[in-house]
Amino acid sequence: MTHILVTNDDGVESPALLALAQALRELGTVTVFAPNRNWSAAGHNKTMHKPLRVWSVNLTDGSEGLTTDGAPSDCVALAALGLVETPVDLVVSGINTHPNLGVDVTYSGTVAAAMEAAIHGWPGVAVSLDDGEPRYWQSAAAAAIVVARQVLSHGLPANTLLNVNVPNRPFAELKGYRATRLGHRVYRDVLIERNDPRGTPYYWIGGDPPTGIEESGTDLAALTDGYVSITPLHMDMTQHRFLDTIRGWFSK
Ligand SMILES: [Mn+2]
Repeated sequence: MTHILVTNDDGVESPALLALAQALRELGTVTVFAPNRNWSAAGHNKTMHKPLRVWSVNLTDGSEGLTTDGAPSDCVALAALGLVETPVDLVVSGINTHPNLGVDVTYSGTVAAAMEAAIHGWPGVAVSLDDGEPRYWQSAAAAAIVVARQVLSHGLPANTLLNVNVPNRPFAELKGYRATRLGHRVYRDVLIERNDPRGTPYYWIGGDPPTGIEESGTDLAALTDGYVSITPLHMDMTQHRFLDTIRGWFSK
């Protein structure tokens, strides 16, 4: 029986997590293990300086899950280290409530959970839905099934994960699936300074949501064109083309 671990970074109460878990039950047994709070943009964590608590929870459809005060990547690590019944055939993280495009993947707790899966030798898939109203969770859940089926039948190479972004529209209106590379995200962050009640300044990183450059072949372009974007990511972040250059800097 196929066993799928489902987690997210928006917290165990996210309706998008439930939609994903319910959809993936079509493929096998699903274990939900997700953080008890929102860890969006918390990146890849390993909690080392405090204990991690784990509780049983009931999702809103009555099914059982696990939650923790740790990060999304902690959920996967705890599972891999024996907290859930193994083997786990696939880890699916999401559905994130915003897209994870371009360099977003380095901030994303959703993607970090799939990275943690790759570290433990498990195939990992991160799934995010584009912004917009109303929310088409079912489209992302249905796309997740399509991607999960392929990963379960073909596997993934070592240290590799898939980053999936789904347009926010009815499933019938998705144009198809595109294999993509990471595009170029444009952040519009601004520094906001305010004063607390005692007159001491504090800061927010605020501003408008990011945009991006919709270059052909990228995740950003696929999403804008109405396609489900699937980007293979590798845990080896070495800049191979630059290796020879820095070898020249340090000749001895
Ligand atoms: Mn999130």
